[in-house]
Amino acid sequence: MNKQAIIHRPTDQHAYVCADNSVNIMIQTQKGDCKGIHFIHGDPYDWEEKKWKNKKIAMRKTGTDQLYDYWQVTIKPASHRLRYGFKLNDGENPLYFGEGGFSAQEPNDIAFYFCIPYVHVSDAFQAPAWVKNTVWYQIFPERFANGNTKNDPKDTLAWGSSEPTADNFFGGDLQGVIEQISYLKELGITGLYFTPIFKAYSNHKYDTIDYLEIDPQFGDKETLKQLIKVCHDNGIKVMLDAVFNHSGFYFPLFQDVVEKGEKSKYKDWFHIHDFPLIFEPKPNYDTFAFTPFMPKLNTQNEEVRNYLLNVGRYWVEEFDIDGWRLDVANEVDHGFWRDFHKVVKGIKPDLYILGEIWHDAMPWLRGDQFDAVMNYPFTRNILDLFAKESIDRKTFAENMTAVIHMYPASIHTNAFNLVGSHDTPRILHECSGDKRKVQQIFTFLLTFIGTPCIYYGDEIGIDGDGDPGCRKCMIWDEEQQDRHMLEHVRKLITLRKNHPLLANEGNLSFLPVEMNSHCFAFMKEKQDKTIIVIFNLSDQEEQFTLPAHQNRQMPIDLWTGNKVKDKKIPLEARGFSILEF
Ligand code: ARE
Ligand code: CA
Repeated sequence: MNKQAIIHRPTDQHAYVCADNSVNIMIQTQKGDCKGIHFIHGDPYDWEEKKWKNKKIAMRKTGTDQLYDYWQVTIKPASHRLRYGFKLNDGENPLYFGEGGFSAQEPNDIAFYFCIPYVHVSDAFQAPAWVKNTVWYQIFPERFANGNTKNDPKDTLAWGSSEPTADNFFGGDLQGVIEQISYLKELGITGLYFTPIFKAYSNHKYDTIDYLEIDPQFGDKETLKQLIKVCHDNGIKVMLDAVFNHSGFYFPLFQDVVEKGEKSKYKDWFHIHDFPLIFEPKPNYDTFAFTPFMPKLNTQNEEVRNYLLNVGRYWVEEFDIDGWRLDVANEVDHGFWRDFHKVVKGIKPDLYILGEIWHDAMPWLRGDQFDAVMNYPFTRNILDLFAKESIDRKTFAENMTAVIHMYPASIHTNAFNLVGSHDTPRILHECSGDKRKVQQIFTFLLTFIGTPCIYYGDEIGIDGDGDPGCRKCMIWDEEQQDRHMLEHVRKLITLRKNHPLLANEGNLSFLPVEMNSHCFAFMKEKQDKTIIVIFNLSDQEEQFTLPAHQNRQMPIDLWTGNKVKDKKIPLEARGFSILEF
């Protein structure tokens, strides 16, 4: 047994309290190294004749990635206290593993074992209950719909008349969204994520000038109030984008520093290395990336923290928004985010806090900062398999296993799963125009665990390369829309709502890729119900033979509604099948 590859600490995704007072324990062993593990557990104070009383139960292998096997067990200690350890079996000699290291014999010294001193349900991570049932839609307001030409900025171009650039404008606004709520409602959307809408210089508004004003090109506070009301009346939640890592160049307090230099009373609102300020070739102050137009805010400064906390509070208290997406969240200090969490959840306990972090975000997901992060590891893996075909099905399953073992299970049901955003090329572009691949990507996105987000226009086949190419105007002329794709997405969202196993219920497993050389399938099981979703990743028709399962009748094909009569499931080239048993 390779001891060096055994990973467990009594914290984070390896040991966590669940909402029902149970405790979930996970341990990782080198892939293929371990035949089985028994979980040794008991109350730390439960002794009999100087021997610690404990029980042993077998752990479940819940997945394998490129390096590790993952083993898990969930238990509910009656006394709310837990001592535990592991008995690993490599087929020859048992190996005992605890906080004290390794032992060939079962130790009796209690210090050897790990400890969860007391199980408090208040330590369980719980995102707002509504999030796991949400289907999100991301809107880049400048490009979604122009509902009021009076607020169009100077030099606004005719809608969709040319390629988007970093600097041009087409006049999209909040009124346009209000007018398209029925489109969103029919699609089945229940959450809108808006990229920034506060006063800023650019068309993307990530360079804030005034955190407490709506950008005049998008409308005013009254229009935002109307938009939020019409969303809430239609069962749609509203999430805004908070850009607290940096301000815009024309943020008045930064302009004060530009003007007065060291004499400015706001010089400590930013991270300025020395004076006078230099902007080119590289700014002598911290910025987002190396963009001089985005000076980094100094959230270690009490005045800055209070100012930003007030912004966070204001839009929740005055406009009843339902969520904050936090821009460049991993570059702002944890202390600020803990304060932010307290302030906004203090006003609205079921507010959703979503961090934009493209990597492992466990330090932000312990319940005191964010509810979720944008799940870009999910995005990358999906595009690598379904769009770019740059990884094989086994690697995809292993990578996805790593993604879903990265955090406690309760975090995955609220993960913000996306296949594209305003920062990435469009999925049709990534699929080199193959709409069958796009359909498979939407099928996976909308039948997997987490909360799916559709980037505006992907559902009607808008194409485009990376920023700014991915920010074309929405297409409202139905003749120009890919109506087949729209119907595909709408139908998937309806299926997801009517079949909880296609969302966040049931136990997930990936079917062995050996079952068919061109298909990938995953399964969700809960008591007597099972769903299997199958993808044919080849350009030829394929037959997928269903796994034998003693007490399962023949399934219903949820896509066609027909009863399946034969275990050999026919799949079109680049097709899919969604079966319910
Ligand atoms: C502009 C140009 C870009 C150019 C960039 C260079 O348009 O083509 O590459 O300048 O600085 C906003 C605008 C962008 C603008 C940018 C800078 O929307 O159009 O880009 O400001 O002026 C990283 C960060 C992540 C960030 C992305 C873009 O971690 O937080 O980069 N995303 C947010 C927003 C953006 C926004 C900003 C931040 C700034 O969503 O829209 O950009 O407020 C890997 C890395 C990630 C990296 C990712 C993408 O995965 O691991 O960390 O994200 O690539 O680059
Ligand atoms: Ca307008």
